Amino acid sequence: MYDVERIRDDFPILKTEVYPGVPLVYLDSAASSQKPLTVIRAMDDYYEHYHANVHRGVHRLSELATTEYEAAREKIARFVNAPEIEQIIYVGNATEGFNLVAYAWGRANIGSGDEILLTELEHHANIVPWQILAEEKGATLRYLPILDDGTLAIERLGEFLTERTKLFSFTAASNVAGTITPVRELVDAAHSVGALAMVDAAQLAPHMPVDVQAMDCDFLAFSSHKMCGPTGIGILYGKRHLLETMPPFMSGGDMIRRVTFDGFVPNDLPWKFEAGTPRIAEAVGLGAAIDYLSSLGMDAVHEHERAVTDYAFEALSDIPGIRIIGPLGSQRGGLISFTLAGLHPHDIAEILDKKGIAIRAGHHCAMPLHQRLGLSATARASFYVHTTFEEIDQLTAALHHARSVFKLK
Ligand code: C6P
Repeated sequence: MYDVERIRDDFPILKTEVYPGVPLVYLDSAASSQKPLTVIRAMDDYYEHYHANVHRGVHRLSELATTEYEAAREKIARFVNAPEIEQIIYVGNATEGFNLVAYAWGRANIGSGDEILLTELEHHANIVPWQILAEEKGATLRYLPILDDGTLAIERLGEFLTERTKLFSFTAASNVAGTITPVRELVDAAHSVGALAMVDAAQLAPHMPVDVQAMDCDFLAFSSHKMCGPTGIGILYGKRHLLETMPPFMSGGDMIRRVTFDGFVPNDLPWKFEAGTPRIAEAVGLGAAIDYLSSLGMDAVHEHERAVTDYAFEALSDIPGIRIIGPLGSQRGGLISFTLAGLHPHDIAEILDKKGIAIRAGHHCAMPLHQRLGLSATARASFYVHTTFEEIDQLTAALHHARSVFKLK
């Protein structure tokens, strides 16, 4: 049975009072999740007992650090069901994953007249790297529209995917509308015109099982810090034949097999894409986060979040003047973005903060989506493994309170 109170005990920060006598209600996990003690301890243990550089020394500490750094990669490969460990590349975050593909694959494979298809749901991390690439290469970006409920206009895919499309890069779960997209269907559609498919799993991997083989995606990126792991590290998964033929992204130490004054031979996968001293403590922490989430079970995590989100959706729907962005039910992940008539999202967030409730307000790095929705900003409450129904009640009460502060009818 999913015991949320026991799970809450795993997160030391949840016992924090943000102001004297005001306990934290953390509803901002989509921006960055909190960390269970096992993750914090694993990183402390590394720094206290076996910190050294990896892949370089023959001494004991370097061996231990290398073993743990690579063991974490193995856990991640299993977590996303990658066929081979070498297909898991450590990057700085999901953003770097997109940049890596845009630079290394994009510069070798995109030319004048080619098209890259995105969707109107995308985060800036899955827009701007392609804008830079398209401008440099004379390629065109297109955006699959959304419907007013925040789901993708799938029936219009045929108009947007053509023989000119070289890549379809899309989110698996929107950080604003909450929409969970039909990944396999979109990947198949891309492949049917000979395009590659890249999946933004930044808001999926923390919340639901991910199976890159079932998705059949060519690339997939996510960040550690949204899934109980530390900041500073993320994952790029890629199909082996693509990663093998792509030139390096960053260059320097560790990503080479041999260097002469005249040139270099790149290292094997995955190290070809990991230049310089890597994120060792962060990999250890991410490995511990994967252990933690696996111990809860990703199906159970998803089920818990579904229950909390459905409950929140119903409670918030009753607030006068509220506009909830995105779809209902099974097509929605664990977050709710909304506006309240007569109240700016930043005012909402500020009033809630005084009650210890942390939410995010703004464009959430998805300005084009907000423009499409006719909004400049939204308030967003996002849920995770430790969110309780009582916290949703507190959120609802605080929103009623915010309306009364502003004397809204
Ligand atoms: N969204 C949010 O509050 P990074 O910053 O690289 O870890 O993740 C980028 C990213 C990519 N795709 C999606 C769907 C995302 O939600 C994010 C990060 C955070 O919504 C911070 S802007």
